Amino acid sequence: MSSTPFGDAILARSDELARHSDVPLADVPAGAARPLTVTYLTEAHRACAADLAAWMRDDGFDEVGIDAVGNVVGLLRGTDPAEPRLLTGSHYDTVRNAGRYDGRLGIFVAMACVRELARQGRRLPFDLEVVGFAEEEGQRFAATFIGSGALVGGFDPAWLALRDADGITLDEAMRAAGHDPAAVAALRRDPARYRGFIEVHIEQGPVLSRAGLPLGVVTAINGSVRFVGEMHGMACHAGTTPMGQRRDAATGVAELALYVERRASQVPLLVGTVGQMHVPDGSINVVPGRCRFSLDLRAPGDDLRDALVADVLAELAAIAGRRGLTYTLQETMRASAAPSDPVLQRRLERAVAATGTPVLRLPSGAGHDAMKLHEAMPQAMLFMRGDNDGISHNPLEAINAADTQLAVEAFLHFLTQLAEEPTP
Ligand code: HGY
Ligand code: MN
Ligand code: MN
Repeated sequence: MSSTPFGDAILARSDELARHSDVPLADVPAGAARPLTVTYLTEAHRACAADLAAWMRDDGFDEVGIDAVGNVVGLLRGTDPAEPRLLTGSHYDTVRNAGRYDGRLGIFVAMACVRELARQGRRLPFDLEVVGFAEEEGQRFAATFIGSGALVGGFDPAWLALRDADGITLDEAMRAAGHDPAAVAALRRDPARYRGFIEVHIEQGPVLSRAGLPLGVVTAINGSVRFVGEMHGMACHAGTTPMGQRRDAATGVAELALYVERRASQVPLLVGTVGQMHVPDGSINVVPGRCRFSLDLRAPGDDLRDALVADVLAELAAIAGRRGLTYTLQETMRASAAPSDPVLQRRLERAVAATGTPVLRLPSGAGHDAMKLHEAMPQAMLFMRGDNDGISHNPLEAINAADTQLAVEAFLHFLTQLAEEPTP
């Protein structure tokens, strides 16, 4: 008899769900691992939604459905309809060539709690609403938090005209998946009906791993701003154009990337990343006339974040001026820093302590759906250690059954605490 039944079941479901990927099996070289990439409303994405809904039904939820943006929503009704609901969950979409626990762990932990409550024949006084958010990573369309944003009235109708790399609009993708964009506004939750949102997530960093701790409680989520842009210079002959007469778009972006690294390194907990740098239709013997790039700038507070953004944009203009380049830049995401609700945070700390685990508080460098729900209701997050020094957004992302068992036990403690001590 396993001592980690919750953990074992979640690892198994994570492997099951990782069967679905946008990467065609035919594209995977013999003997290589199939990259896990599940972007918004692709066939693989919709297969994930179907699996999650089926598992929710099997776990004992009273109501299960897939909403107008593709969120998978499960409801376990409470005994007292007057009690405000608890909302929990995380996202099931992934970055490209992802790990299989980012987002998904938070959905599975909540589902495991419902399964255990059903097994015990227990009902909470309040409704427990578990959401598998359909889109958080912003990979297919230049829009993030489509899933959790819909619940707080944050779905921007202008997103419907956004096109993916194949020219398909978000509107077309939604309709092809059987969703009606006109039905999205109705997904907005009334904050008065909720006591708050809790998200369980892998840390995606090394802090818990180096502290030798399985769980941590988040104090705040970093604020972030993202841009996509394109630098324009002049394509010309790589052999005949003297170095002093070039307007090289790629070296302009490279100079910007080094500035971002230098500037973000100046202040603790600031991070800045140029994650994408691409010369469209580039040739080995042509000086790049165009170079696409991205910017991801984050800080523990909005003031620090905005100062970083201002300096990077000023340097971008200076580099372009020095090098005779022009550029386009589009802001694709702006999320404020989200401090955890102190009451929910303390309850999570008590729940972690109840498992016999020392309580470690830490900020989140990664963005999460909780920062979107933060716009409408109190929120807090429970982090779980990642193996491999917490690496994430990488197939090396790993967790273990023992930590996962503790995460479920902590969440069950949290639910019991909430049931026995209604919010003051
Ligand atoms: O980028 C992030 O912080 C998150 O993984 N979406
Ligand atoms: Mn992620
Ligand atoms: Mn995530």
